[in-house]
Amino acid sequence: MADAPVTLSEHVVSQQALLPTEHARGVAAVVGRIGRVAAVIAQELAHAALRDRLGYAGGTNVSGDEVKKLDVWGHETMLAGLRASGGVAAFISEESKDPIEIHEAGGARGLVVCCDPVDGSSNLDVNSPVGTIFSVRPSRGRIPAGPAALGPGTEQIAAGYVMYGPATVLVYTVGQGTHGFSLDPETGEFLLTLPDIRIPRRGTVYGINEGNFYSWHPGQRAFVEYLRTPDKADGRPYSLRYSGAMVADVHRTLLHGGLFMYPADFSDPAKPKPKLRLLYEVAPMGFVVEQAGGRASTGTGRVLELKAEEYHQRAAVILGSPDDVEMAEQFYRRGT
Ligand code: FBP
Repeated sequence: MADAPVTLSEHVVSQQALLPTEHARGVAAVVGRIGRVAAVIAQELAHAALRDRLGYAGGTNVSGDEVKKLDVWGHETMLAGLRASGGVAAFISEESKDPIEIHEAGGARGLVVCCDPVDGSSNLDVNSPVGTIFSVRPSRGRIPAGPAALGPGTEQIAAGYVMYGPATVLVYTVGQGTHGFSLDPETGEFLLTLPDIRIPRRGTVYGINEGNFYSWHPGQRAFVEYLRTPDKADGRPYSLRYSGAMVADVHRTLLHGGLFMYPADFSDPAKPKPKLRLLYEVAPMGFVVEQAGGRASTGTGRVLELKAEEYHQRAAVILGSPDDVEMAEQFYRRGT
């Protein structure tokens, strides 16, 4: 008789032995809770048009993005879930200017969760994939706990994402490989379907918003020209795939290889302007991809070594298959 599929909660518990003792139970509670909140978000997304939940809430968030109704609802639902987990000392969200301190869970074991509750929200009204991205860091007993998140990505002890697509999948790491689960809509359980994901060394697809081509670093432009240039023997040209939601583009890249890139706007080389946020988009995805054997770069350095100075700091990112990212870095070094 086939073994019963492993649930997310069972898998997180099995990973506990691999975590620093003082955080093992907290991380298990938090990841398990994020799975339960994600099942609720998946339900809500499926009914959003029927419940008048699409469209704008009015106002903008700290990043200047117009806020969708589901951005606000997703933020509040995630916050309520993390409060109930009992292990979170502070919550840093795309939808909140400052960290939300959760005093009842302070102390040395408290965790700080950084989160993009609804990633790719520009896709919501056109029924295209969206996601949730999360990162977990130790608070080290700091009070307030929020500032404990302002460190390099190497300080993350867990990270992952949920993709709400034809099926809902959750992918996470605690630093021992990257594992994927599919939501069983009947039971609301996430079941292990992608154990120990290994990204191919090289791919055939790249994802980037080519509309920004003329604002890129010259090395970035030259690299995309190289990917587009036919060379049968070298497996080029690569195909372009871009969903408008980082989660969907990273998930494809993790499974099939290749690249997802969101470089900085280099119109003023003295002041490069990245778009994606370091703490709750770039660093967690960097951890997930590295743990699957991939690479996550800024173009000139390892994303996980970037130290956050602000909660909504932005960072450039080129991630995916190690040989492809290495090639991109070579073009940045050459500058052409
Ligand atoms: P939010 O929707 O959470 O603000 O995320 C940013 C994002 O939508 C990413 O998911 C995506 O990769 C990128 O911005 C798309 O940006 P653009 O429309 O400039 O290509």
